[in-house]
Amino acid sequence: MNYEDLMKRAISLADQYKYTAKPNPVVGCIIVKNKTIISEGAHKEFGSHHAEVNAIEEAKKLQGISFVSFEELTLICTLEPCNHLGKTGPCTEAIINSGIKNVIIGAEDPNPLVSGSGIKNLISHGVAVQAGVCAELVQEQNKFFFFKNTNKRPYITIKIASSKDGKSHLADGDRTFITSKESRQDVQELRAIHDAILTGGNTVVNDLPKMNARVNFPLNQPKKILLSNKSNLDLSAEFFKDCNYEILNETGIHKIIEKYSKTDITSILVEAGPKLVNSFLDSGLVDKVIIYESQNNLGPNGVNWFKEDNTVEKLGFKLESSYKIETDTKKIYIKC
Ligand code: AOF
Ligand code: ZN
Repeated sequence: MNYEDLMKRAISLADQYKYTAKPNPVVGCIIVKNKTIISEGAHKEFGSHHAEVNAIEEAKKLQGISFVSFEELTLICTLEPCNHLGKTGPCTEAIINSGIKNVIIGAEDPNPLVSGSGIKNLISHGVAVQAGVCAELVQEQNKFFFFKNTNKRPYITIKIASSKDGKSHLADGDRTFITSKESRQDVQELRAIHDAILTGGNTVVNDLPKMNARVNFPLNQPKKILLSNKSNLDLSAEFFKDCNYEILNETGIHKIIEKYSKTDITSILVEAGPKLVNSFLDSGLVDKVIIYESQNNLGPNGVNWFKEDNTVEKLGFKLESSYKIETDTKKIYIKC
């Protein structure tokens, strides 16, 4: 295998942990001797050891069996090794201390605490570094993490369920499900990949959502953000049961996003009613709109989702992809 193939293998290795490592990036690492794999590691869980450290620890078990000295080995990692003391020690230090003299890197870490300093530190300690191998794949794999560090704010997606005629619910009726069970299951996976879910007080009061990701795999559950100044919230409702929530009495969208830009949250899924959804759209901070559209119309008594001619295209979004989920259509729009 050449370094590109090994990097692709490290990327696949990392991918398994996309639900548990978040909001951290997923990272994979492979240690080779003459391009034969000695050990592998990944960043498996938020707060736990980094990929490089896991791979080095595995390799140590094979010293004297598969190789003699770490100087014979090359370390391949998808992301630039960190150079800061975070929840774990710097990976650069672990690499330098191991004696490894060759490192191949996928993408530079955009985190301002790292961003090139990891590479510099390795080089200054006599380690040969080659960076940029399959960098675009690594950036794509960690889209939210790169977005956040480049744009200094989380990636924002709005998700809505809509009738065929673009309505949210009946103005005077009870709230019923618009879309199919399969679409609603798809939403669970959408929640699972996000770091936070944001909603409004009316949605919590009217729809009684749990707003967690109900999936059959382990994950770091998204944080729930509730924007509400209601004094009569029923704190025994499902939404509040797991304590993974924050209530904000703030209506300025820019201020809210600024607050989360300072945290490690890299992505926010907005699941709310038309009022809050339109406030987000007005803010200009929305990157993606996902519409689960049913085949049925709600008619003139239905409440429109969007202001301008009730179309999201008029608000500066274009259709990126569209596919069927049972009887519904999932439409993904991105900012033009
Ligand atoms: C690496 N290897 O496997 C990962 C890295 O809070 P911490 O200590 O877990 O540090 C998180 C930051 O470290 C994260 O924002 C990113 O910059 C980098 N992630 N770096 O060398 C890894 N997961
Ligand atoms: Zn690290």
